[in-house]
Amino acid sequence: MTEAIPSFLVKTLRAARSAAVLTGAGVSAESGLPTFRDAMTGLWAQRRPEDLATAEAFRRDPRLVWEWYAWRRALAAQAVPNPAHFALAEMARRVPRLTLITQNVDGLHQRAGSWDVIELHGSLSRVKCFREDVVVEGWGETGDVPPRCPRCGGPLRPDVVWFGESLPPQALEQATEAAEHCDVFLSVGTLGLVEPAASLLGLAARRGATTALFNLESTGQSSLADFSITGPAGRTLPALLRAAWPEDGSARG
Ligand code: BJW
Repeated sequence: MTEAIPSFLVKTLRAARSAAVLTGAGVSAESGLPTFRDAMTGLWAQRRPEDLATAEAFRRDPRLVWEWYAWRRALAAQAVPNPAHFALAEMARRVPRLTLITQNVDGLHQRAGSWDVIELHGSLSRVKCFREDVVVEGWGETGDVPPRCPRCGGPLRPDVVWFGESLPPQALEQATEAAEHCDVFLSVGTLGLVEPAASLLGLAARRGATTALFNLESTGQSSLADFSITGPAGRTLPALLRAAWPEDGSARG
């Protein structure tokens, strides 16, 4: 089925010198990775976020939090990028300056061929010492869960950003700069609830960018954007790419 992509968006993207794209869990849903807030299948359908994605939760029950992330790390390792990830990697080859900003920690954009991805919420592929806040390369197999820091013996945690923690300053700065100076801003597969990532769309809009949401359904941010394209990102993003660069056969994802 051909998705209806507004022609103004197509023309603006094709002519853009600079674009920024913010992705969320929905972009990886078609790779089989659960989103967070789906009432039935989401990662938080059974538990509250504050039981799993805060430093307090880790202090209270480090084994539970470590094992939840170990399970997600295994899921991400088995997953493969889907047509939405590939479409964004292709788009970056056509727009002179495209900044890909993700809230995801699964590494699927990089595996689809995107480079210089700004990871606002960290990465499942790294761990850091909970005590010293330093990324470590690995750990000895002592059987501890969570494993221990090889330097100080403190518990290891995933290098992701939990609620109440600051985002990596350089990543946030680069994302903000990209939102402020882009011609087009696309928000893909995110509910747009979690700050400060959620504010990037409004920032881009205020600075005069053309803005579009790609989501399965309308969200609280739909009214902020110039366009709201409803449908699975694995269909709608390849459709946008085909519409903007129809002459290019390799854009036919
Ligand atoms: C599809 C699809 C398909 C499905 N195709 N679409 C200002 C006001 C109020 C509160 C705050 C504020 N500033 C800061 C805060 C506090 C807090 C916050 O935002 N709270 C809100 C809940 C209100 N923010 C923070 O604490 C941040 N830190 C910070 O700001 O530091 C300074 C500070 C601290 C304290 C106070 C004030 C300032 C840190 C936020 C860290 C978020 N971390 C997590 C976990 C990361 C690690 C992990 O992965 O476990 O990040 S929480 C979780 O939410 C994860 C996600 O990246 C993030 C966003 O979720 P996302 O991607 O939007 O997923 P879903 O599931 O919600 O939505 C999926 C969407 O996809 C849906 O819409 C579907 O329809 C759609 N979809 N399939 C297209 N096929």
